[in-house]
Amino acid sequence: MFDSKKKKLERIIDPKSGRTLILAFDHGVEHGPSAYEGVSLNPERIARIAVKGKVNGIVVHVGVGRLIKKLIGKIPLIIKLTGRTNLCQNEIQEVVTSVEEAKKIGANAIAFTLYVGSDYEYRMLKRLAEVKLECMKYNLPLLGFAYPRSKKLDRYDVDAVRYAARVGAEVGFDVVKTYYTGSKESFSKVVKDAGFVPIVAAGGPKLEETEVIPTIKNIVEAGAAGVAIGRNVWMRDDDTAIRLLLEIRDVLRS
Ligand code: FBP
Repeated sequence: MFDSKKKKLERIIDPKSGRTLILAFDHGVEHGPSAYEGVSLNPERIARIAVKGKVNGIVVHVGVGRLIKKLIGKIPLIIKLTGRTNLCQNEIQEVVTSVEEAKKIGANAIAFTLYVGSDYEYRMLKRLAEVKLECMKYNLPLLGFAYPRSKKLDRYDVDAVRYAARVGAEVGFDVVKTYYTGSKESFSKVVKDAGFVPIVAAGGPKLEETEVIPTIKNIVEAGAAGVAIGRNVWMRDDDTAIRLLLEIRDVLRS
């Protein structure tokens, strides 16, 4: 008997609280190792942090997913289907893993990046149509990273983020992850516009440690379902990373 999509989604988003804490670790592809000099990008380290930090899901590319599947036990594995390196000039994420492959290695959900406003937006939308069908076939929830990439607007501009999140919700992502816009007031506009699906904020570039929890509180108070956070966690030493995850978890449960 296969689990329904609803059941899989409930493993990631607690049905009682409607909240989620996801660890994001696709940065080796997105930004490359030299962006993280001195930080261990060892997948096994990240798996340990995820387990001890009691996250509700971990987003990785398939090569990492294969390696950590056993190590993360019951934590839902979310396989990132799309990728683009920082060395590429074009603002497009192409599909690098099939839904079938993700399913075979035990994915509980799929992640897909859509750059709204990019010159290549139409290609990503077309790929999305295919991926959505495959996700339906395997009952896999689809988590969309809906990020603005417009020449006209700054990527953290509130209206740009509102537009990207709204597009993500309308085109059929089960959960929309987008950039945090920097304040409770502005992010609540994003949630208002797109919040007919759960909205999850990205953690963004590394903050001062003291800024992390107040930021999470603002995200939650804006009405978001939670965070999919990476750099602000695993760019710190292991103990701090785990402690921060547990603190974030407490904020999300309160
Ligand atoms: P962070 O919490 O580190 O921002 O991670 C979230 C994330 O979406 C990653 O999954 C992704 O690699 C990164 O942000 C993309 O950031 P950007 O679009 O700023 O390069």
